[in-house]
Amino acid sequence: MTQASVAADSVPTKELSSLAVSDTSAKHDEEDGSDDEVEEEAGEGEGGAQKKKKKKNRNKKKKKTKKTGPGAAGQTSPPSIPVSQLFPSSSYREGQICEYVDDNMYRTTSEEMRARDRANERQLIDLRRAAEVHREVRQYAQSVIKPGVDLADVAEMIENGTRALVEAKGFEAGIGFPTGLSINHCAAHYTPNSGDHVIVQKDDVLKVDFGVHVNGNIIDSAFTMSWNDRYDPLLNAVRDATNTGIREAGIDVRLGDIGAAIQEVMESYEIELGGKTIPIRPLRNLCGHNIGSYVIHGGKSVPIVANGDQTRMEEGELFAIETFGTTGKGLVFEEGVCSHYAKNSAHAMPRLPSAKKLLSTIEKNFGTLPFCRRYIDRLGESHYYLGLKHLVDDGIVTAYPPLCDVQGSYTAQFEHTFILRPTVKEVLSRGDDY
Ligand SMILES: [Co+2]
Repeated sequence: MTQASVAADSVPTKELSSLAVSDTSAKHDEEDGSDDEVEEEAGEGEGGAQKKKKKKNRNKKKKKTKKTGPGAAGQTSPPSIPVSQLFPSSSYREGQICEYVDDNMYRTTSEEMRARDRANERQLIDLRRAAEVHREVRQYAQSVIKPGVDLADVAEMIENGTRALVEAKGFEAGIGFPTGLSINHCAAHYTPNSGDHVIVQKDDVLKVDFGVHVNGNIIDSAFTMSWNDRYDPLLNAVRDATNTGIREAGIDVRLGDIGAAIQEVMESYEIELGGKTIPIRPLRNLCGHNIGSYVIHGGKSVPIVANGDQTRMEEGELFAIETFGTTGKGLVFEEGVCSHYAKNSAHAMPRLPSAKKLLSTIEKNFGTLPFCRRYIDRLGESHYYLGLKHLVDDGIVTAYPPLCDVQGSYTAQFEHTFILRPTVKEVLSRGDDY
């Protein structure tokens, strides 16, 4: 999820536990969409026989699950085995280790720093476990997301994969925030609401941004997919810019300096589209951010342009560096129907009864973790929109509407989460893919 500076009917889905997107794309050919899944849920009573039949079919599909898949050895495809089983005794893979430079070189070997590092071992294990889940879920996602798939199915697949691999359980482990699936000129914060069916087109540029948490330690990481190599310069620019930001980051580094480095790299790229050469610009009102316990935006912003911010990164901090490039104006605006929300840390009690009830559901299930309308739907809540609007208007909940550049432009994003350990910088979400 990103930080910006800018001014239904419910369909319970909790039983759709191992939906594979490759299966659903076949369904679109039959003009069937994912409606049969809905029927299955709604088919109590009269439709019972039909329901049974459909369950059977699904089980058959399940049997086709391969025994090996991408990700860790032993993971299935689609992913279903908890990473705690694939990495016994918390032996999770560490992220990319980067030694500190200049004035901080001493940290790598300092006994005092090593002692401080050991004191944080528990958090590091939680973060590595969440990162492993992210890598395995996204590798499967990358293999099945292609033109013709429905974003509703993609979101379900990513979220069900995350729940299975992290062994989602209350506030102990689960989804870190809604699955962002923003296309073309939209850069961030779109996820389908129930009933939305957006089909990926072959010339689309799709940003996939999802999060995993273990005990409130959130991994926030995103990548961009396209199926037309004309967009390669855009994706390369943003990947390069994000890696530049990660490389520049460190204890005592000024946030504004990181933004300047990102901007310089991003703007060194250009792209040819429709016979025109277009400069690639950063989306200057979007930012990376530090991450707090159960809080995706911890209060510090990592700009992607030189903004002169003198705030420094500090030891122990967890950061998500995300950069966005665009062929458009370089500014995002809120556009379209909202899906993403998060409860603010401090708040008053609403007076409207429907808002009070919804707030208690939000507190019980999400706390301060961001959520989307589909997550409320699957809890069995309905007719809550007015209550939700009230909570937003009262400043108890923040709405995060889709953030988009101008129509006709293309935007890309890459994002990683890293921690500034006392001894080294560890890029937790790093994988072979990005
Ligand atoms: Co983020």
